[in-house]
Amino acid sequence: MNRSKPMTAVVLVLTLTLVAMSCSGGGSEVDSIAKERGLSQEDIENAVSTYTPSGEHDPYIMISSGGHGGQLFVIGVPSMRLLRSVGVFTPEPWQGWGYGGEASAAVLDAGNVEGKEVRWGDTHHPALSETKGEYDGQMVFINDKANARMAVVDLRDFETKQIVKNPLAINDHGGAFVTPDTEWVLEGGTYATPLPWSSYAPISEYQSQYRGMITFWKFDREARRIIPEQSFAMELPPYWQDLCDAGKLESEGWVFCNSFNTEMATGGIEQGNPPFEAGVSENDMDYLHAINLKKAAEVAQTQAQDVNGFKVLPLSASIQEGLLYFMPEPKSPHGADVTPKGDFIVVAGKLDPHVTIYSFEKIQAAIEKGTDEKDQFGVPVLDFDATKEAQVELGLGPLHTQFDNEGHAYTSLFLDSAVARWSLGGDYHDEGWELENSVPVQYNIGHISTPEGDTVSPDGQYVVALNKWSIDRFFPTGPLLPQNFQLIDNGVSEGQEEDMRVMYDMPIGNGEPHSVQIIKADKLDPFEIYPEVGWDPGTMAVNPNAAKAGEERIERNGNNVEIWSTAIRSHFNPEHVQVQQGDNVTWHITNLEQSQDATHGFSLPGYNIQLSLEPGEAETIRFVADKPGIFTWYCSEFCSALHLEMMGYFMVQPPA
Ligand code: CUK
Ligand code: CUA
Repeated sequence: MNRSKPMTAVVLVLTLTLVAMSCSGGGSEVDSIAKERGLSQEDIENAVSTYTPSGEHDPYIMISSGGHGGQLFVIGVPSMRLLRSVGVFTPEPWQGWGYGGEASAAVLDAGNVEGKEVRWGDTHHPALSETKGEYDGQMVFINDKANARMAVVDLRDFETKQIVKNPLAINDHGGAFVTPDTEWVLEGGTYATPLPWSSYAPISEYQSQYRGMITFWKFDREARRIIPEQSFAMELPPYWQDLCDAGKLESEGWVFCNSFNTEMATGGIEQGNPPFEAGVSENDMDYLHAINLKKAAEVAQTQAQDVNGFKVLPLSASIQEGLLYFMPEPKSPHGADVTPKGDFIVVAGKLDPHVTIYSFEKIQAAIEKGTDEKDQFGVPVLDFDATKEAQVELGLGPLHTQFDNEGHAYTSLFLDSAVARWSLGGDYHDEGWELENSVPVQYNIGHISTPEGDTVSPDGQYVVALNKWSIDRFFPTGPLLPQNFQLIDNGVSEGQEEDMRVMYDMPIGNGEPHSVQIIKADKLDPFEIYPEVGWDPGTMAVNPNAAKAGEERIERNGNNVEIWSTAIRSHFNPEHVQVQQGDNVTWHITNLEQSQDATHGFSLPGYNIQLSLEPGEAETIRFVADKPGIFTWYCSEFCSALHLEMMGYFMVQPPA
């Protein structure tokens, strides 16, 4: 779909006509503003293409990783307005995420690593849930590269509902990616360790004891949760598996992952060994992994072994059953991206100026034919030339590829700081595999995204470049600078191919997003307020024990004090809560509001408690009133003219 493009052009022509008309009438205001601000004709064009008047909503919503800020961001496209952040692995006080509420505490605690509280994450790849290979707007999954965890976010309220810790791995990178109907959420590992990582083995035994892995988390659509008991992993050689993608349409049921460090370098610069950066880049070829997931899921039923309480298919079983094949791929590749029809896999080699395109059909033919070549672990290696469809030279440092609706691919070029547009061969584009155009970006681009650009039916018009360095683009906020998201016009409209152009820079001043996905806004159907008063976002149902209007009360039972409170503009009820030092306090608070945006906060200073109670929401906090004194709680969200008055006294009396 590329409907708004001609619209934009019409708006532009109209504006320019108006500019011209008013010019002739003695100088236009637009013209003089542009002149005063030193704006070029192209600047005006870009402004008109992205400006979104107050009250107008963006046609696309971009779900962005938050990098090592451990959050997600929700951003409108093309306005590039930040709409909100979503607390995921990291506590976030505005949302009351991880500051006393039981629901968020349970989610965050489930992400503890062998009993250790880990309260940050390095989010890399958000994956929107899909139905038949199309984003369906229900869920988004995101991985934590640092601690090998997967989070599940519900797009009805944009809140995190589940975090699962991978019991095998301490880090991941090949996730989150989903299969076309979201039966599986992929989490590939990266740096090899013993499996599980918590079982120690000396690094001198790397080749015999260390292993890679890919985990397939089973997603239950009804429950909207990952089911760890129905999930499984595959043991892989200790190459560093990097990015993955799920096959679709033609290749549905298969999964493709890059790897690097097939050298199995183990570093140790201090002992005179080559540093990792050199050691892992010695070979000319690494291995693209092709995994028959459909069959692996069946084989796992009978042949998986228990490793740290998790089902793992041993490498020998995967080889025996024909679940895993390798193909050589140029030097230290990065992205592996499946084309919209599922017929090709595009692999970008960080240290090779080409993208290499593999044909799924040729891979299948090569598997059929069989091969005598094996890697040192016995995994069959298919012939490079037999599986390769094409190579296209794009420029230096190709990383990630996305697609549009007119048979083009867009690849980020890290070293060149550019985006390349190229045509896909096969039956996508008459030109065949060919570089068409590239545009400089500022600077050092990582991921790239196009609207619905990794689904079976990508849209067009826009490309978003996720640049790692912003250097001179913005006011320098000390030595730590924001990342730079750049919105690009892809230059393609109904068969017309023009140059791409950068239209807008958006600084990201919180974390380092790696990847984004862009969904049509009308596919999302979020709650305006929670469906019923007393709603628990943790269970997405009414909490039967939630405080109700007219039933506010405080009950004491020995040294257990239970409070049922409500909040409505502009008061809490009750306003006095008196306890004895050492009492166990259980406090239920319900926001009774039924109007949109009427959120109340509940902040209890000194006890590290801060809740965000959205309309209808009910929360429960539990703590020991171990500190005596007078604590003034208040509503931390400016909700009404008498918001400052919305407070109460929590009085903790010390023993006489
Ligand atoms: S990675 Cu960061 S630029 Cu984690 Cu997908 Cu490629
Ligand atoms: Cu309620 Cu401020």
